[in-house]
Amino acid sequence: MTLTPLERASPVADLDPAERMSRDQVEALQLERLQATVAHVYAHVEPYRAKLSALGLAPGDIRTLEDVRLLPFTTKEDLRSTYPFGMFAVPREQVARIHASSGTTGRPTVVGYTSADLRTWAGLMARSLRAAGVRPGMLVHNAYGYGLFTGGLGAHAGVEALGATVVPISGGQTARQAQLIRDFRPDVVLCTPTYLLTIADALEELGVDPRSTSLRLAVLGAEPWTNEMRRELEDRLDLEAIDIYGLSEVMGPGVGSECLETKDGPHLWEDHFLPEVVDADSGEVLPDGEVGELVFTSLTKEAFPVIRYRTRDLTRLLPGTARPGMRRMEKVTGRNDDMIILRGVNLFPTQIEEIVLGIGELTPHFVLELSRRGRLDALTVCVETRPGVDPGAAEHAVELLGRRIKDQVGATVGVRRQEPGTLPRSEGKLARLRDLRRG
Ligand code: DLL
Repeated sequence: MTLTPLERASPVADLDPAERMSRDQVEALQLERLQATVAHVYAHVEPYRAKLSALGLAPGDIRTLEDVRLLPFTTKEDLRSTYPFGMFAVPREQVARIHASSGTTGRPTVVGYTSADLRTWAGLMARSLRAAGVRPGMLVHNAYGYGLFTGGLGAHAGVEALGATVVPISGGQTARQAQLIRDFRPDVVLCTPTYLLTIADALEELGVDPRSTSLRLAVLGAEPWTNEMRRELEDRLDLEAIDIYGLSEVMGPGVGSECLETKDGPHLWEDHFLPEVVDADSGEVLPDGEVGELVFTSLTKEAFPVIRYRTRDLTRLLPGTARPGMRRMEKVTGRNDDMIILRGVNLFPTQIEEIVLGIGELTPHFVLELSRRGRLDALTVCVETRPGVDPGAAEHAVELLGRRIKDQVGATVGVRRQEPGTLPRSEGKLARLRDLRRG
């Protein structure tokens, strides 16, 4: 019997040298690169030089890795206030590509890459895909959006660098995506977890059983998703679902990725990024294992280095497993911005996702509607029952959902059941929250 590409792979021999480093080696490399990065921004990025000078700091003050804590944070606001190119560390002419993060309000955040940055990114994206189980020669259906969003082009370059075949379908036109999956027989799909649900629906509409396709791997990211969603997708499409993490300000997709053999949260590629977790309110650095806001300092970027960038993503750092020299992050609970405060109770969409997916009668599609009743905020969870569920069972599911949210999260919410197929379907990053409080 011929071996499948997954079985044929010999991961250890294929790893980048950095993936085989010990923790001590990684930290020594990080220190050297941190010192170079601080010198680089001090010399070339006026806003960073001004901030460091105001604190009486010069590059020579960074003598140990812990000294990163002397450096000031960088926020999205800092990046926006220098819109568009004020944080670039090289002349604009040396920037080979620009991306921008959407930014729901106000100015987008613009990021730039030299050709060396693009090569690093492609290499890290290839490393991430390989960790996820993608192998040279596989066919990869890339449904991350192409354009200013880093997902499409970032993943694309990684597939090419790995030596796999990329189908640059981008997001949207879902019926066509389903057709191409049926006809091209890809091994791998790259998209957001919620968009994979939409693709599964489209396959069914085409008369294709989603479990019967050629797909064996899905490398999913760009939005928070839970292990319950992983199980849902793995069952529905009969594949392995792997979590890939990244953000435009730090690079794009491929800042870290889960390894197929452990599937226990993304390993962060610490030879290129120095992660910290801080208390979101005080900014105090938290020990590994404690949940807080993830912060990154880039270690090798030329065009757009970032110092202690506040991601707003909540997670914790854990020891490496499949790559012992690199730490892992737990699957992201949510973004600071997505936190709903309901009469003093903090709540994240991922908590609701976990509970919705635990109730067999409900589809994984749900929307959180925030409204105001009198002077208090009220939350309604809009859900759909799966086709064929009888009215009695549907009523029971709705009641159970409200009760479990109350028991497990501590919040009293309303639940509204909608007809199957009536809630919005994802085309990329899904906005779960509908805020009806204004106007
Ligand atoms: O979403 C980059 C990306 C593309 C990552 C494709 C993975 C796959 P931005 O548009 O700048 O970049 O959004 C970054 O998305 O701060 C997180 O809040 C969220 N995010 C990204 N990956 C994950 C993930 C891309 N695996 C923001 N789990 C980040 C949870 C994620 N949240």
